[in-house]
Amino acid sequence: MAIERTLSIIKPDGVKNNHVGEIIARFEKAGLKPVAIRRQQLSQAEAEGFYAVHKARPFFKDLVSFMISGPVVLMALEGENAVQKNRDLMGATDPKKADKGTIRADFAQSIDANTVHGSDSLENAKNEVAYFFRETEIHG
Ligand code: IDP
Ligand code: MG
Repeated sequence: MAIERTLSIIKPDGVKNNHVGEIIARFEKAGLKPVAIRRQQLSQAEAEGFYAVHKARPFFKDLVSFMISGPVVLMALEGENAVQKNRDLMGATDPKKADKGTIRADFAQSIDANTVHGSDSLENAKNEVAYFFRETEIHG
C-alpha cells in the first residue's frame, strides 16, 4: 500500500472540549504521523475558501461560522493508506450514524460540531494539505 498524506482538522468543538491529545493519539496508534501541525484561528475568507466545494449547499453559512467560532488544529497526516484510514477513524459525517469507537461517535455533538475534518480523496488531500501548509513546514 502507498504512503499518502492527508489533511486533518480538529474543529473548534474538539479543541474547546480538550480532545486534541486524544485525537492525535488515535492517529499515531493507527500509524498516521502528524508531519505538520498548527493551531490556528481561521479567518472567514480562509474557511470559505477551504469549503468552496460546498458553497451552494444550504449549510454552507453555518459551516463557515462554526469553523471560525474558535481555534482549530490543522495537521498533515502521513502513513500507509492515510486518506481512507483517517476517514475510517473519523466515522460518518453525522455522529449519530458513526460507528462505535470512531472519533465522531465518541466526541461529536452534532452534524455541525462533528469534531474533525478529513480529506475524502487523494487528489483533495494534496490540495487541502497545500491550502494550509508549505512544503517547508512538512517534515516526514
Ligand atoms: P465530511 O466532513 O464527513 O467529509 P461533507 O459532506 O464533506 O462531510 O460536509 C462537510 C461538513 O459540512 C461536515 O463535516 C459537516 O460539518 C457539514 N455538513 C455536512 N452535511 C450537513 C448537513 O446536512 N447539515 C449541516 N451540516 C452539514
Ligand atoms: Mg468532506
